[in-house]
Amino acid sequence: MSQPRLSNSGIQPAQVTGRQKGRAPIQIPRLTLRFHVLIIGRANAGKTTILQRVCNTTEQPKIFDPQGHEIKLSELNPTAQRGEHNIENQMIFESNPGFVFHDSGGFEAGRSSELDDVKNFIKSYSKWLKVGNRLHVIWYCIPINDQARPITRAELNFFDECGTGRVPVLVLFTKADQLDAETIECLVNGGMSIEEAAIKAPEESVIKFQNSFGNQLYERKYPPKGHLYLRDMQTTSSHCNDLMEQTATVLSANSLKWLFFSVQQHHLSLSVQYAIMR
Ligand SMILES: Nc1nc2c(ncn2[C@@H]2O[C@H](COP(=O)(O)OP(=O)(O)OP(=O)(O)O)[C@@H](O)[C@H]2O)c(=O)[nH]1
Ligand SMILES: [Mg+2]
Repeated sequence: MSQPRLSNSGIQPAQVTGRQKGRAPIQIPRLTLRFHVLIIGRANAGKTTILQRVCNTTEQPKIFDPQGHEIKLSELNPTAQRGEHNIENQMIFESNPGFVFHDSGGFEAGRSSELDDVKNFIKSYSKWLKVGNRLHVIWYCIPINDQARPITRAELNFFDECGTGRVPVLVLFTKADQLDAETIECLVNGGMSIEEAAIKAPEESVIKFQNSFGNQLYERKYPPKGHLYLRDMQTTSSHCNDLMEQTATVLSANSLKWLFFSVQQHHLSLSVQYAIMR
């Protein structure tokens, strides 16, 4: 596996010259501080949408290979692996280039090679001496709207087999809004008025899911450091303050909390600052 070349120090080659004949050199943004996030999750789990909310944009990310060369998705062979789902590649949103995201996709097929790719990636990043160049957090997305497979065997395997060392894993249960209709129906059948049921449903859905499925993640060999539920993230007015706050909380060192605080440009709420200062 090749080492990631993009570094926080800004001394790694960032400029592409003459690689794509006839085109202007494409340059990855040079920054002194970068916060690295690995996002994992099944197809359609809502991963890209979350990253857009974090970076406060509706744009698609730019994708760079490990050497810092931009990958144009339109130029990829349709049968090749999609650029944003190659864990080695780096996704950057122009609205907040301090975040570097790696998207591994999910463990759809449940093959051990999928898990090995993630393990190798985490290992390769842990070799960096500079804290700022390492992988800082893993956001593991699990959509909770799929009744047939609330948590898959492949996902449980991750928490059984993938020790991530110093890198904290935060579970993001996504699309919680899609449980509302069923929960409202249950509550109304139990004698509640429809108005009250609509108010109670978001909290009820989460409690029920957590008790039935979510808690089991904490019984695995490598449990997550925390979890949160996200809803309505496809709405551009939705915020992800909880995600920012919880991420700051699970970062172990104060230096990492400050790095996170420094790169994020769109969530300077008091609650985040409070989480960082604690
Ligand atoms: N109801 C609901 N829909 C959501 C939410 N978040 C994302 N979606 C929708 O789910 C679909 C998939 O979202 P993406 O962000 O593209 O999911 P992804 O995990 O990046 O998908 P792939 O990259 O194809 O694996 C889109 O139609 C989103 O609008 C949510 O919180 N609630
Ligand atoms: Mg995506």
